[in-house]
Amino acid sequence: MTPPRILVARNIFPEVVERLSQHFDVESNPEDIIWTPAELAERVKDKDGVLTTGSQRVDAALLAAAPRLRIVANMAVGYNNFDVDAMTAAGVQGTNTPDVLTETTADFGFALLMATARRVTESEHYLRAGKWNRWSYDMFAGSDVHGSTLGILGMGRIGQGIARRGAHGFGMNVIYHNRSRLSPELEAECKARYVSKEELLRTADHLVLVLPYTPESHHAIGAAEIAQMKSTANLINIARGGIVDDAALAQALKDKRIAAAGLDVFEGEPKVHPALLEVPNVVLTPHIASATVPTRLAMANLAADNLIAFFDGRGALTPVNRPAPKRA
Ligand code: 8YV
Repeated sequence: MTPPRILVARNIFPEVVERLSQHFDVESNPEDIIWTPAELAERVKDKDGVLTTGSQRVDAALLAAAPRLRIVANMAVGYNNFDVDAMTAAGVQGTNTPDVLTETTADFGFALLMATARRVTESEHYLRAGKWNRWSYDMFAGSDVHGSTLGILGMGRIGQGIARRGAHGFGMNVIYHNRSRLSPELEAECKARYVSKEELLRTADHLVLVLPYTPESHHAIGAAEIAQMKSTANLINIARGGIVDDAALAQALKDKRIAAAGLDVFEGEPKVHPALLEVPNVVLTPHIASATVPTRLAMANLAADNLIAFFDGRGALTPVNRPAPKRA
């Protein structure tokens, strides 16, 4: 029996590609070429499975080019690069990588929150530019983290991790808004109080976005929402570009409508709205919230495990849809 054919769409850990090669006929991308949708379609034509990262779009057009395709394993917990309905209709299994990145991503959410509140990068740029020649009472005075109000929009696993860090580590008053309310046990564990989105916007000192990107969450934070925030508040986005209206945010930062922002994700990334590059009161990082070596390795291995389990008949380990089995 010939082994299933797998495409690994981006360069990932060689040891994971090697692991996949023990089970499958693998085409990989060690030069890490960013294929156009047409180039990707050309490569999936004869494939049974694909390992994607968040930057390859899996839509009806790609599926139409891949008659043999049965599974796409995303090396990401977010899967807004998948058209899930089109995949289900085409009988294609989708999987993601939950859990393995929760704590690492929550760590980074906190790192970005602290860097934003305490103006870490802005002050470093000042120092590196040789501008530091005396002390002054208000030099890079920022906002306090301990004892302040932490607002979390989107209270999944990562949101809960951030809540725990804030409540237990920094004595923060934690409030959250989510599509559904947590169980009383989880609320108690996270020391988090459920509030309306309006109250969240109005009262948070640090507002952290950790919700999935869907048509409903597109521009969930735009000019109208920013207008409701405290003028001293900080906004942190580690979720997805497109949840924040970046142009409106850049204008609000310029006008000091809010104190500062910390952004790890951007609309249309890796492009960054030019107005965001012009304002000093924003910390910008290139989508690295899950980027520690052990976590990225765990994500790659979980994506590989999904492919292996699917083709050996155990079924996908972390499915995002339930397609009817594809006819051979
Ligand atoms: C990934 C992420 O690095 O898991 C996610 O949803 O956003 C990141 O951890 C990125 O999507 C690349 O796959």
